[in-house]
Amino acid sequence: MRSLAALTLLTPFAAAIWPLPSSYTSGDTVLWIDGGVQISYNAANNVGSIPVANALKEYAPVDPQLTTNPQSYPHSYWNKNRNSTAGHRPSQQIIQYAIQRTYDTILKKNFVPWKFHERNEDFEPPTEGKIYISHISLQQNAADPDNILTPRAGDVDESYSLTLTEDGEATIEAETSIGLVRGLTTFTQLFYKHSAGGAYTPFAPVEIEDEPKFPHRGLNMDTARNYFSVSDIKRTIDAMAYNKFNRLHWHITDAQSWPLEIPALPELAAKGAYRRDLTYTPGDFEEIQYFAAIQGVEVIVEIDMPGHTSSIWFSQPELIAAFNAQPDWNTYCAEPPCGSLKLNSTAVYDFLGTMWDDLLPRVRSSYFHTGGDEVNINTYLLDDTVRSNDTAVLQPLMQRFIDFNHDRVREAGLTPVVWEEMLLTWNLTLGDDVVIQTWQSDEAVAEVVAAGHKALVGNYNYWYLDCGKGQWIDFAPGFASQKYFPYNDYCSPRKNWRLMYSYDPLHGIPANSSHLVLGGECHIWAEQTDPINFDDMVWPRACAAAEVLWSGAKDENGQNRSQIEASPRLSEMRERLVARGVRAEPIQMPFCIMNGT
Ligand code: CP6
Repeated sequence: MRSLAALTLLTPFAAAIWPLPSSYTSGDTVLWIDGGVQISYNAANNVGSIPVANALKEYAPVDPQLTTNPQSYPHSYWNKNRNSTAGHRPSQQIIQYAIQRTYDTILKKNFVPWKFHERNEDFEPPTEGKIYISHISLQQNAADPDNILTPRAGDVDESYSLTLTEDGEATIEAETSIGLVRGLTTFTQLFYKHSAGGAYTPFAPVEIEDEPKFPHRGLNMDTARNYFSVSDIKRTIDAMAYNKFNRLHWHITDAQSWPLEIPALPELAAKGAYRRDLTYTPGDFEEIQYFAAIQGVEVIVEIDMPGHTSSIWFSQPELIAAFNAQPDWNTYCAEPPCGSLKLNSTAVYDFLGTMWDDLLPRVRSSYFHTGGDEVNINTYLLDDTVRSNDTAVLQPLMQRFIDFNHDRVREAGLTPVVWEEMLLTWNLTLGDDVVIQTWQSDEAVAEVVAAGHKALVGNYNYWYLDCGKGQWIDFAPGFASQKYFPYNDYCSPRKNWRLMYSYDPLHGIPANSSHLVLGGECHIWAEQTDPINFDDMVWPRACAAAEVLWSGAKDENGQNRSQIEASPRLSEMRERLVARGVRAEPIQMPFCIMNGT
């Protein structure tokens, strides 16, 4: 009974902001918004200021290429932005693009959905005597750091405060332009479409104070098992930013395909991609990173090594051990085709050197993920440079491999990220700077932080979007001899958003090391996902992870957040995602969240 009462109270009187802000109060005054609203941006020391009082309706994007010319992205913009000390174009572009998105979301394309409502005719506010929001004032209290588009871990302050007075003055205050972006995102979630036209909020006055619980809030997207176009990836980044995610982990290569073009190694993608045209050009690579960065999303590129690399075999078979381990691939790897970079080979090191020289200077993040998951020691029985599955032999070679790669990553000014196995299974010595991405258990997180390392969470029993329990269920006899991995036998059914929402990144972590848990990622491995079902595999379930990472898993009483409260709010969030072109699946029928039914 208590929860039913909470449901009826919460639904009509509070905006369904997702993820939940740290604090939020609202009233019941109706305010309207239209293209006449004035918007101004003032930053400390005038850094990043743009002409005050642009009317939203007159606003023209400063960089039309962002939306109209994806193939020839202007590298000069990025380079100018990245090194800029004068002109402050990064902050301007961040704010101007955020204003454009705000406008698109609330007004231009009717991105704002209708509110679910009681079944009577006057559920909507009257259209006479409308009071309009006159002004949105963006106040940035500090200058953006010079590296705002290539942020250093945890450096960017994403906090903001938002007030909307009853007489229609909106103010968003933040320390950085990205804080303002987060505030504008929240602002759009106050509004509904009216059936008579226009958009209104029924919640004025509004007061919000907000900041993220975790600095690393990510989605891991696998573009190797299936190929996704630049526009699929951009749509995903847009939906991520709308959920205040700030890291796109781009698992760009794997055993099955190598879609990333490395101009210094042209055969890699030419032979390793699924098709000649299913690749990411350097222009695509640049464009995706830039498109993400101006929305406060850092792209963390992963080249998974030394396992998960048999797609290199198509161009350079001499570098790869155990590609043809059929039919008992199960002895040699986690998923066919088996293959690992040889562990004691100068040719492999030459290859890596060439790849790093080409790729690392083009990376716009502060991190680089060098993989390291699921290496099966038996692979090296088939490696002519080693011919051993003895850890005593392999471990020093693996240490040398990781040291080589991490030194190159560091020389490029980036921080290495690795999968947990490099530390927990291989017992390698890793620098304190290295971020360890866990996936197999909560105990793994505890072990990583106990060793003094920074950790990312994403337990596969909770945050793998492609899998149910991740257990080997009902395998057919002879499974291991099948050429093709029957992934759907192993990875279904799917988890629901409630299970994802119940996951606490700090579970079992002593308070004195919780600062080492930087945050986490949910994962969409793409064995069973391509652009046709990607959106509904990811959304709105990833929203559950976004809220845990932004707002924390616990409420103000230290209890797990209420799924009863979250459920109608998530349904509204899903409506907004659909309205912006993301084919998010419904979590329940509208009947369940309507009042008075
Ligand atoms: N691919 C890569 C995968 C997985 C991992 N790495 C994976 C493992 C277990 C499950 C789902 C996905 N498909 N490169 C593990 C990090 Cl249940």
